[in-house]
Amino acid sequence: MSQWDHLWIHLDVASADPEVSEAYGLLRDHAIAIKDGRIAAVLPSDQADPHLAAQVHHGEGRLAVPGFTDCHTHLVFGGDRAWEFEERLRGTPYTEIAKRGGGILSTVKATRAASEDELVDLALPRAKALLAEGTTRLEIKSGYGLTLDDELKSLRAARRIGELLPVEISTTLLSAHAVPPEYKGRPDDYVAHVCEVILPAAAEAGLADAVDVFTEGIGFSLEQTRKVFEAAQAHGLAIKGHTEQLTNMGGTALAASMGALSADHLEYLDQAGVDAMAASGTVAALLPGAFYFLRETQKPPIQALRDAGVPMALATDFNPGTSPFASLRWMMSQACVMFGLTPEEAFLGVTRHGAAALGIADEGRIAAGCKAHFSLFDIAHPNLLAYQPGLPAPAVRIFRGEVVDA
Ligand code: DI6
Ligand code: FE
Repeated sequence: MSQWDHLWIHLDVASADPEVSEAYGLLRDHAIAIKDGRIAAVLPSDQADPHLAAQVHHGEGRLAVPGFTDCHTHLVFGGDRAWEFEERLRGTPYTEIAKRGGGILSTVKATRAASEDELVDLALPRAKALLAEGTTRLEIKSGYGLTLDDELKSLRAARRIGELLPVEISTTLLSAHAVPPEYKGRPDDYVAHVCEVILPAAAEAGLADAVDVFTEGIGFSLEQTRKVFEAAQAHGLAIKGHTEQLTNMGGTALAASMGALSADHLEYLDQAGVDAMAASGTVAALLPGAFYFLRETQKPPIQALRDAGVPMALATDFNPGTSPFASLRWMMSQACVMFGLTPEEAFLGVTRHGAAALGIADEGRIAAGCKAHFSLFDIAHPNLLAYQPGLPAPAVRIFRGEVVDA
């Protein structure tokens, strides 16, 4: 029996491994050995004995890149919001549309009307577009159902994406996304329903890996947020937050103080919030697609996050209202041009730091012990990934150690 199932030789490897001192964790002319879907070794090509492997593949000098993690999406929903887009372009603010019962609630209507199968059919092409770029883990949130049945339906649809496509799925319960029409004017009653009914059922069914809250004037207060987070933790679920997206409410500091995996958006984050994140090790998930699509002008405090050593992840936030963009590569470009990330920070944002935002320690790097999720690109240097979104697509995609059919 062979020691390795596969051996890829003559690759340049952008490992994203912090143990490698080069930028991007770059290793020239290396080999990747795979056993049982995991990386067994990363070593110089001339030290990799091909006789130890059942199958040897010539890498042709291509660049191996860790499978990307898109750590924040709302991929499962019905309908679209193209008319709302037109209305916003004519000058109506996003918050105004939300207060009128449009926005998130119009997608809630369409999502409730869709069956689980229909939601899967709608989500599949979105997921395929993301996977074609080399993404191997997607986080998918509920939050457009807002009833017990519709939230569980959405989470089941999310999990099914992982059975139908070569991708790992993390699911997040975001029932505290908006107050549904049946609870209009009674947000505390809705929060109690989330904490006492929806969240326990999702946890019981194993349908949620984490719980998220939209802490915002048009979302939920700090006190309501705390209640949902406490219920999540009582059920053993990780927490993460939509915080400081449109105003500074202190949601980030609250989430960080409770040990959140990530706080996401962060345009209005202040220094106290940055310090709280640094103290707790909470990842900052930046979502430039929503910043761009809402014509936001307040940028997240990148230099303060950098100075404090807060890891920065980058995600699409794919959703019909504020970020209808199924491309992480494009988010990398936007984060560099609009937020001032370096191309290397953008790369780490969709690899190691993206995985960290989901509490996943054995993905997002090309290193021994990690899952064998990586792509091979015909590019000379990883800085091209952020520079030229879209092209080239990966020449080869490897998921759980095996080549994915194009
Ligand atoms: N912030 C966002 O940008 C998305 N959710 C959230 O809490 C928007 C969701 C939508 O408009 O449908
Ligand atoms: Fe979001």
